Amino acid sequence: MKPDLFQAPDYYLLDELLTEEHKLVRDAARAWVKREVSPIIEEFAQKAEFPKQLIPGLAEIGAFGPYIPEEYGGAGLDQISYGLIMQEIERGDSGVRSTSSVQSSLVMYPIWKYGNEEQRKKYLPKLATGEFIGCFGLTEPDYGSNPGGMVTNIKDMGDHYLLNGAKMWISNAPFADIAVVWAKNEEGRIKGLIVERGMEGFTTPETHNKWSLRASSTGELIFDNVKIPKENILPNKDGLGAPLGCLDSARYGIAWGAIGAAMDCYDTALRYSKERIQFDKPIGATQLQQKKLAEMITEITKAQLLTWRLGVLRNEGKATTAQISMAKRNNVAMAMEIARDARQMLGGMGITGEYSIMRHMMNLESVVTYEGTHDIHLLITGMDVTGLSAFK
Ligand code: TGC
Ligand code: FAD
Repeated sequence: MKPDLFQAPDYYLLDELLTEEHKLVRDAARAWVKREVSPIIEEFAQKAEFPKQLIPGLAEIGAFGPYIPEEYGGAGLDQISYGLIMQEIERGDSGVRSTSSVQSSLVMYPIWKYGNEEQRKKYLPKLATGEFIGCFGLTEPDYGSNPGGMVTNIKDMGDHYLLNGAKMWISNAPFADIAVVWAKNEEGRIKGLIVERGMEGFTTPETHNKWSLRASSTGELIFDNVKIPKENILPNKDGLGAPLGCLDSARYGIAWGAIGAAMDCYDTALRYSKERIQFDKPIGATQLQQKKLAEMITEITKAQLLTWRLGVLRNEGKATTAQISMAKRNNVAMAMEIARDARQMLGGMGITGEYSIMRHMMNLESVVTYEGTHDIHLLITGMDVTGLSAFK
């Protein structure tokens, strides 16, 4: 793979809106990605393996629980710092960002928000250092966009619960130490519970043959009469709103992350357009290639402004689910368009692993599907502006 010469575009001087802390956090993550991720990621994507050696570094740059309070081992940062970390990691690879999103927003967040003090103290510090890796089980074989229909269930056995069912498409499942799992109780109410590797009847087979997100490990969670101690139930929130609350936080991070993938594709195409000579001049001197680059930087700039404002709203506790949906949907679609155009700008070289573009392009096919598909987010916006649900 080519050396990482990435230079981040900042067309509207967004850095002026950032604090010194934001810039320090962002620059540390950027330097780490250049040093540790870029040199190895192509090889791991080609062999379809998550690079586990990145785990301590992810912890060091604050990517495991960026906004979780320091008393629980988190980095205690604000939402813009969290977003910037996600942007930088996904600039390297969406699969690595996935591991950090799941750990932070889908495992640490529910334990912090819905767990009790014992659960927080038991799990959060180990998740923050990467000693424990977590996964999040919501999706089932027959319930993806409609998680409220889930059939995974718990039965009260007096001194413990019995868990039965299966989850599918679960990031980090094959090697996770713990899983935050959503299951219905006998009254049909959705509860969150912590399942630990090694519990009898709990298995996590890996999903093979993915063309997308190859450097992320995906699998199933299978529960066959798993005995769950009562103290492993998250006591402070139940119902579908509990997992959906976690998704708000993860989708927000993805909105930033997608900008990272787009920036990397744009930067690569821009550099290539100045170096690649055809018809005795750089292809960047042709109107058609300039149109592509001009549109890319315009869309990246709009996405940057959208997420920055969303970050401010989240810091103020005012961001709505629908606002987050809009940013996730817009930014991922923007990144997909840019990846496709950038790939074409590199001609044949664009399909090789010498450059990162094709990997980003394929990764984004997962990013546009998970955490709510492109169409589901459109319907969330539609529901918000009309007050009418298209789901029921
Ligand atoms: P609906 O009737 O709208 O809502 C059910 C209850 O939930 C409440 N609620 C929320 N609460 C907190 N935060 C939110 N964001 C909330 N959204 C809704 C709502 O008020 C209601 O509460 P209550 O008290 O009245 O019961 O639910 P619905 O069944 O009609 O479905 C709505 C829909 C389709 C929008 C939702 O289910 C959805 O978002 N579907 C997409 C599924 C999804 O995103 N799955 C993601 C799985 S995890 C994943 O993909 C991880 S990938 C990670 C990686 O690798 O990076
Ligand atoms: P479906 O829900 O079957 O949707 C199929 C199509 O129908 C989509 O285009 C959808 O937009 C459309 N559709 C559905 N309902 C409607 C409607 N009402 N109106 C119009 N169109 C509709 N899940 C987890 O719980 N944890 C994870 O860690 C996790 N990681 C993932 C990692 C990867 C690589 C992938 C690919 C998925 C992951 N997921 C995870 C699952 C992901 O969240 C689901 O794939 C996603 O929510 C969509 O569900 P589905 O695949 O069942 O598609």
